[in-house]
Amino acid sequence: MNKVHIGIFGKRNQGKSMLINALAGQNIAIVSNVPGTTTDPVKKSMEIFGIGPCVLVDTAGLDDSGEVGKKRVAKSLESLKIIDIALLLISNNQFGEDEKELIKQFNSFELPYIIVHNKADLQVLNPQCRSQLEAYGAPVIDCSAATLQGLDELIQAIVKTTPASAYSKENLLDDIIHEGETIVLVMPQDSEAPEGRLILPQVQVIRNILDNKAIAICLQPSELSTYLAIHQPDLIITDSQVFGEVSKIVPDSIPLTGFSIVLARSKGNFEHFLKGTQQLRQLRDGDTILMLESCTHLSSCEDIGRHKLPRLIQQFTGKQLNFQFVAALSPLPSLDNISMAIQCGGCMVTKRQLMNRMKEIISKKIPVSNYGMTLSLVNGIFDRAIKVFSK
Ligand SMILES: Nc1nc2c(ncn2[C@@H]2O[C@H](COP(=O)(O)OP(=O)(O)OP(=O)(O)O)[C@@H](O)[C@H]2O)c(=O)[nH]1
Ligand SMILES: [Mg+2]
Repeated sequence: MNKVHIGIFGKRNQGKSMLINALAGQNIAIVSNVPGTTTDPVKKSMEIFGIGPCVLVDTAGLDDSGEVGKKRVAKSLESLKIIDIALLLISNNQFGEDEKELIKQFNSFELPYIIVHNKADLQVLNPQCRSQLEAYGAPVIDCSAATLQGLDELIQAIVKTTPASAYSKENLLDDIIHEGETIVLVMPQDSEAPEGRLILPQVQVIRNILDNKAIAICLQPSELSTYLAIHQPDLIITDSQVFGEVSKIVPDSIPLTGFSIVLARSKGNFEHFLKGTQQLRQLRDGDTILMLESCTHLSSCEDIGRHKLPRLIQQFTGKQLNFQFVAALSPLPSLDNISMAIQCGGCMVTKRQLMNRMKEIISKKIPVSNYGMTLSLVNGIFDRAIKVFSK
């Protein structure tokens, strides 16, 4: 099950950090009467009685000014992409432009929110302010992070307002595999693999196979032929980097796909990726491709996105292309002259994050693909790799 991500926003000194501590029932965020105490978004994983496992995201005050302050505000707004529900904190019956602007942002991300009037122990929400707030249609809760009054009501409102999609797990193979089937996973453990453990997509797929009461066989490419000489698995999922090599070994009678394609499907926009990948066949000299990365620390992904893929795409198309790279979910550059965008697998980010990132690109009708699908297309096995999903 996914953890619900709850973001807390508001001007400085409204009690955002104190409310997080109140919800968590422990002191985890720094609280002080100096405005601007929280500078960067802080994510805390916790279990809240009544809500269950969740991640609370504390943010810097929205009214922070100056050059650094503005950067902090921008950082706070970046958190909108990863959360499922937002709490907008005010106090002292003060509701102004900053808050209205924030609500506009919530709406543009289609993000459900709750307006929380905090510090009710000092001043309760007056009827006039309450009716102004209620006009937005979101729940309005009067509470105090200091005395905990109204906290139960807030928790109930969070539970009621959180969309079901926040809890739903990403569907990996539930509709593809069946109880008792054998799935072979081709997982090279080369110098790019992390020491002593498996990478997240592999772990997720193994878990999903077990959840479906199917059988996972893990092997490296060098053992595949030997295995297939005596066994006939129901499906083979390979690391996309060895797609070409593996597809030559696997007979046509056995369905074959890639981890990155399985993962891409679970992160949404799959139909757009299916269609957009075909754009690789249409590229022309001088076209610019936007390469979208999601994390900062997986050097093997960086190597694929920055070097391997551009080289393979050049070879495949025979065209002179430009590549523009966007690191670690950074804001998108101008999309004016972009011919297509290729997103990394996004194994370290949530479905919501990826969907939000792709939203603007897709709305501009720019074709989108991802690393795995691009790799399979340039290796000539795209049609084969997506077949299992196009029933
Ligand atoms: N009386 C009372 N004081 C509160 C309440 N919530 C917060 N405070 C006080 O308000 C001040 C600011 O609280 P913080 O939680 O640090 O506020 P913040 O919104 O995180 O502020 P920044 O990190 O600066 O943006 C502290 O002095 C808290 O003790 C409350 O419900 N009642
Ligand atoms: Mg704070």
